[in-house]
Amino acid sequence: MAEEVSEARLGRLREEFAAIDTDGDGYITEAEFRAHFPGLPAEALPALSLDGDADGDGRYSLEEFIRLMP
Ligand SMILES: [Ca+2]
Ligand SMILES: [Ca+2]
Repeated sequence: MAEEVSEARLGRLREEFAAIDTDGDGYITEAEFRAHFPGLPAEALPALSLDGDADGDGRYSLEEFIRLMP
């Protein structure tokens, strides 16, 4: 079975996710995302939401986050 995400990469993404998820509820909201990336242009966020929010609940789960990150 092919491994889509390596253990090392998964570990890094988990840490990154935890750093952005400041209230620790297991989801990254747009506000948390914006707070973590203050330099991100506003127009980038709708595109990110479209691409990354697979289930359309308006926030990123770890699974969605992992898929989103290059
Ligand atoms: Ca959160
Ligand atoms: Ca979602």
